Amino acid sequence: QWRLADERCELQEEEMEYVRRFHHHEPGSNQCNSFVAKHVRAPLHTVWSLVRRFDQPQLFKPFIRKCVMRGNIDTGSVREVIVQSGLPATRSMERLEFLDDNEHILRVKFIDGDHMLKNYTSTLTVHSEVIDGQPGTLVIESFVVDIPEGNTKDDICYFVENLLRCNLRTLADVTEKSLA
Ligand code: A9S
Repeated sequence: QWRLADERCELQEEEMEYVRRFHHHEPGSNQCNSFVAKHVRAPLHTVWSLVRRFDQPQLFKPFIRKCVMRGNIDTGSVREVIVQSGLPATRSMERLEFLDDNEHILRVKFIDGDHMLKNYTSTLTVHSEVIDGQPGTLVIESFVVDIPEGNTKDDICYFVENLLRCNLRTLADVTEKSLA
């Protein structure tokens, strides 16, 4: 039931194994689940060092204006994200469900906010790869979210997939540039 969001990023069979292994969000009947993937031309440790900063998502998320998080980064940490104007939301409260520095897994749940993404949970994993003989990183981000009243599954899927694609493109820009 997987739909590869980023058609420009064909995953090989062994890469789809990562999706099956790490990204098994069992969607409810009124939910949408999908994923985006991105090949980044930077080493895994560079990419992961940015992704794991739950307190500073704005490091690679272009829509975020400000983020406030108290205390250390730990399971259960909650951040408040203030987003740029012009979006169908102003803020989001997000909880760190799981952060694994060995398996490189980050799971976040949106617990409040004035946005329309109810029961949104995302899982992001990073995997080492070689791109044109250079160290690279495959980033896979999957999500599950309620389908809001008045929207279709495709509406909400494309909305979230496009946001995630922007985030992963910025992640690639920032980490690839840091090596230049
Ligand atoms: O930030 C993420 O990892 C993913 C998403 C889908 C974030 C979406 C967003 O921050 C907006 C960009 C503001 C769009 C939230 C929480 C709600 C939106 O409507």
